[in-house]
Amino acid sequence: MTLTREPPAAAVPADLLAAARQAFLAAVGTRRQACAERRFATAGPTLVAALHALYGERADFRPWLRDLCGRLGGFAGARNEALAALDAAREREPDWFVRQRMLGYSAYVDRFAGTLSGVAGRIRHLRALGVDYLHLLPFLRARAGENDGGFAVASFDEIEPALGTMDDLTRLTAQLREAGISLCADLILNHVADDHPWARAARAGDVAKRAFFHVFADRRLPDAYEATLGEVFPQTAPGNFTHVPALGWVWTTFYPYQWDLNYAHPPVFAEIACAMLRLAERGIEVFRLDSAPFLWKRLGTACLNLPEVHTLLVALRAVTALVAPGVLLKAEAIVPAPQVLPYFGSGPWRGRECQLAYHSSLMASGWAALAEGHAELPRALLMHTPPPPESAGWVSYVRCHDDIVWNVLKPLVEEVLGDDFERRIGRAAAFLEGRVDGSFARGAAFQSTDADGVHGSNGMTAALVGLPDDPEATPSAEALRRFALLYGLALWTGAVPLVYMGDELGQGNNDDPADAARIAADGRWLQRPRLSDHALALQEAGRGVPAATFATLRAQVAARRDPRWPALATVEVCPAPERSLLVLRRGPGALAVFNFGATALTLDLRRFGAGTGKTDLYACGVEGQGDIRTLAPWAVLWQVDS
Ligand code: OTU
Repeated sequence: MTLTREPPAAAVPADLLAAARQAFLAAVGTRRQACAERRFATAGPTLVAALHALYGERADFRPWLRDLCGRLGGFAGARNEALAALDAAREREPDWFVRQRMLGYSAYVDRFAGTLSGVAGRIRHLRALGVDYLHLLPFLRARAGENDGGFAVASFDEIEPALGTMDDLTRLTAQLREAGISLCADLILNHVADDHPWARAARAGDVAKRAFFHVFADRRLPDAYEATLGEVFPQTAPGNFTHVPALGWVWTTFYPYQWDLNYAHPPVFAEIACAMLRLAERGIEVFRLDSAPFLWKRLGTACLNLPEVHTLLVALRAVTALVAPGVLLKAEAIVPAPQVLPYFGSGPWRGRECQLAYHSSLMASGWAALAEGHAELPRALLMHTPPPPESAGWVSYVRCHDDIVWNVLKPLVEEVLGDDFERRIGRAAAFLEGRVDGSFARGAAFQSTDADGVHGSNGMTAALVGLPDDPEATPSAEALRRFALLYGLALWTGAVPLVYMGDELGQGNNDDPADAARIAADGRWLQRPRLSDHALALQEAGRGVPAATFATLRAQVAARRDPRWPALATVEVCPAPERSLLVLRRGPGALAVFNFGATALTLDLRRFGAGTGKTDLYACGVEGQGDIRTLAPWAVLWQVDS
């Protein structure tokens, strides 16, 4: 299929739209008819246009579309009352999640709380930090055996047995809602496990299910595709195809047991959309669209970020707009920032795709800047990254369950700064991996194919900023400031900053002997420790590293929730008098200064139009009052108009 531009909605035949509308409204039922009509008037044409662009040439398109719209109408009519009320409120205020200054938190269920029911017992901890958005990493029933931390889904309708049941999930989302916390779940839509019923059926010779996957009889096409494909796990899962006996070569971008779905086949879209809506009915409020860039394939390309990926996601967003408009879609597109922006929607569909997207370039640039001792990378990145559309925003973060993916900085380093990517970023990675004299960091390289090659870096925030391993030790002021610097950048710039589980307690790298084999097989387990009860007790007792990091984060969260902090204003870069400084503005009133350098600086804040007339909203490592301030190494200062 060759699609280069999305056709405008006007190109959709009127009778097609009318048939879709009729099928949708007929299935909604009378009770919600008026609301459904209104929603179809805005989202219906987008849905039909997007699906027509993708699948319109297929002979069975019309009946397929009618059938899908009927199913969507069924969901809309059956939406539960509490969630329908939330939908209505959020429809009236589509930027609710930006206004609310959300604070996110991301954790594996078992590592955080044992089971889904156990998560309720952690609500007090989450609220103490100020969390109102909880991303629980995959908890659906995963493949038996190795399953990439749950990212190989065997059933979209069952919970991983060790974690609980669907009823536990429904109960948990209600408890979280009650506590003012929105639950985010992964929608792993690029692939399913090789033991998912669709994959089993395909292997057993079911032709209809075989069409759900990209299957090739011999190596001819796989070899042709490989010529332009990258590799996500070059060491542990080289190549993008796996030979499956009795089937052939199956497209497997990630591990060999994760089979990529074929979105050129319309039933795949319909099944995934309905699976998402069933989960939304359980009270999931945000879907993290895992590995979004990989959803469409075309020979001769890297099969990343193709226009059809966006058309698919526009259609998926139209599905939530029709059925569950309170739900947010979050793009997990770990690609350079210019390629992430289109996930918010572009052209006629600007603002009609995902409301949220991970700002992985900002995350990586913050770490590189810390290693380099100056702020050139985040400064250049932010200068060259336009703001997201209205009612959309960045998910900012410092660490997550994955490695720091360095490739996202390649175009910035090469094209914007005219520098050598491998050399420059290789050096920053080596610093963070503790392979450079004088480094304070204790990370580890991930999947780099040779000693000079740079791929990813692993490690918990605490280990990367040089906080002590012993939670009872008194952390140095320097390490704490480095922690404050990186979290400060995430909290100041993003719409929804995410705290990665354990960071709030300054937990170090995973050193659990029970996880040693897992870490050896996939180094990302280095940053997947269990939440430490000991650290939690220290935090509550006000002692050691956990108390210090928790208090640092709390102070930043409180500052960001100050009514004077301009949540809706866009972030701009100010010229900085020193290379080590990153100076940002949010609207006319708010200013932030971050010192990435290892030396102290004295500054006259008047040169940024700050100082007198402004109040400190948050300061860490800043001395003096009024206009002239001394910023310690890694100091952070946030000011607003007083
Ligand atoms: C995502 O990540 C998940 O976050 C990983 O935990 C999964 O292993 C993976 O998908 C497969 O489901 O490419 O654009 O480099 O950043 O695998 C998404 C490691 C991805 C991850 C990468 C990733």
